[in-house]
Amino acid sequence: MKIEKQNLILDLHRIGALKFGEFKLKSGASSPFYIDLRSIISYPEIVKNIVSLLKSEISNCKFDVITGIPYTALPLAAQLSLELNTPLVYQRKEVKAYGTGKLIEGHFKQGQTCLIIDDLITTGESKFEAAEAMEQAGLTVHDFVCLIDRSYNGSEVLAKQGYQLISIVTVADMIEVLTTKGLLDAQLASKVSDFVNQPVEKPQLSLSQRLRETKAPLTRKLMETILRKKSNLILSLDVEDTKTFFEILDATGPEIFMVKTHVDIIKDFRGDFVPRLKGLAEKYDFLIFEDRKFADIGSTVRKQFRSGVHRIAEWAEYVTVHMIAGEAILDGLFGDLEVPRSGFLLARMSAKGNLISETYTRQVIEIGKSRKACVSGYIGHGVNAEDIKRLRNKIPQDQLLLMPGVNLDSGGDGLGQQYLSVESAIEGGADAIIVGRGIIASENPAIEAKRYRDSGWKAFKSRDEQYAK
Ligand code: S5P
Repeated sequence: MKIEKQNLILDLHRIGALKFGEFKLKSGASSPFYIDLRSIISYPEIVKNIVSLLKSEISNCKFDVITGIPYTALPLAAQLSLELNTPLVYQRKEVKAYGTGKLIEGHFKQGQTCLIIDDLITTGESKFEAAEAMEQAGLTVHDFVCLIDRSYNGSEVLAKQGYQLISIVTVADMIEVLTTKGLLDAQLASKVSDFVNQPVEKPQLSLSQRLRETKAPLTRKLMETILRKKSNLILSLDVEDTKTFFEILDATGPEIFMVKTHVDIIKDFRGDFVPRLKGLAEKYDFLIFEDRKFADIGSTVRKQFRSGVHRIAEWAEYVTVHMIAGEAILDGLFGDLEVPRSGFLLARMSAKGNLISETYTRQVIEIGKSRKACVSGYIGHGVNAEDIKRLRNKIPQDQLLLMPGVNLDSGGDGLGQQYLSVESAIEGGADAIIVGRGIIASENPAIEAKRYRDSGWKAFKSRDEQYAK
């Protein structure tokens, strides 16, 4: 190891930026070490060393501008920019409500390449958010440089999405230098090494194992119905008249564990619609999910949910919710209700060009995680199984991931819908597939529903068997 790297490790240890012992992490887990590089800016000699290390490590990278992820890496990127005479840009933490409203500050040309610097890599997730912001502004990202790699497989995670990770030092380097100098004892060193060599992904569990860990009654009910019915197919029954609606539902009822409605599409909705729907749900043992996609302020959604022509809260146990208006929407919808009801939050959408960002997705899941009593899970999508896995890893095991935009025969509908295969959806970690036109626009919905049910269940069973091991 280069002497400059050894010095960096010793310096960081000396100023208390690397600590060993027992620390509680944000996630609640405990860690045998703690890294906090925020104070390095107060040590110009250390910054100089870092900048010279960065300079030599990136000598093979090609880029037109440099950025650092705020706050810790931004001053480092600024120093490097001076050193290399390469322009600096940076991402605002919040978009200004006035002025230009720009997310990226600095001048650059569309299509230029941006090198991203950060202090640490743990899972890689915040790197995707940074890359996405740069890419949305028209820059191209190939390389990330991190001062310390404390991840299990960060470079692999980034490589799967086409990015290269260069790290200056790893946790193994730190252990080596500090134990050699007698600054870390062997027992603690082996604890640290075991800790970083554990996959960040929680061990995946089978659905029955997850059911045991799930407390929310309506989420349990979903899991129990999937297991009892041996189906993870949700029929999206977007038809416009009652006759077709009930014909298809009667024919496909045996194959599905849940029906998803858009009740406002039905043009001849009458008082007997709900009793008939409930009757079939009971006959065929499936659940009812209204895809209302509530998105307004709490007081308005409360009325939309409980009142109006459809009185959704009376018959739909599950509904979809957009979090754009903030967490209070959940109180508006589910607070003070006499009957238990639960929501699925839109974490990602299948529609081409939708405006959901990586950051938004993370924030939606953070809210959903803290509201498990009324949030059974999320609606998500992805470009492929790997991309869906990244999403699934953010979702707790006692919540579900439902996936629309699934079709066995088509890639899209000409109106922005993007389809995935059943296998990619399930392999990526979807717990259920939502299928509409693949079934309802076919000549024989009953046969198609069986085909989707069988392929969904086969993929699900083989994933579950792997997880249960
Ligand atoms: O991102 C989404 C979220 C949803 S809920 N993309 C979607 O397609 N949906 C819904 O799933 C959509 O409103 C429709 O009811 C169903 C997909 O229908 P299909 O005919 O394309 O399978």
